[in-house]
Amino acid sequence: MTSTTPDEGVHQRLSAGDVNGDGYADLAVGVRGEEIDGKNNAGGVHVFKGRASGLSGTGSQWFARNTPGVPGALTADDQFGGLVRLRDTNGDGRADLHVSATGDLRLPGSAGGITTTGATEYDAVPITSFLQ
Ligand SMILES: [Ca+2]
Ligand SMILES: [Ca+2]
Repeated sequence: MTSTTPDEGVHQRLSAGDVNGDGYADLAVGVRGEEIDGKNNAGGVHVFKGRASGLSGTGSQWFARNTPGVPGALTADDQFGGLVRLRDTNGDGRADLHVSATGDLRLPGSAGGITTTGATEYDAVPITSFLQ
């Protein structure tokens, strides 16, 4: 598949992975068009937790540029969450949340879910490489 823009398919804004290592797949959903504090298309990402009974809103998480610990400033048209991928890229057995925005970010998975502790912006491995 070739992709020229980050908004060609909803599948790019949904990704499943086990972020807390409990054996149940969790789901990240990017909402790049979300208006936050009057900033149009600032965007954000929901993370829903999987359980034996299925996905649940209980304990769900929300991340945006104004979430404490998330690098970068809240700006209009950042489209945070235009692409999301849950992939374990630091090898600890928990899926990490990769989010595209003006710069790509990685928020690590942990026993408590996705955390901003150790959040990094990176350019070396563009998120688009996870779409193959
Ligand atoms: Ca899980
Ligand atoms: Ca990990």
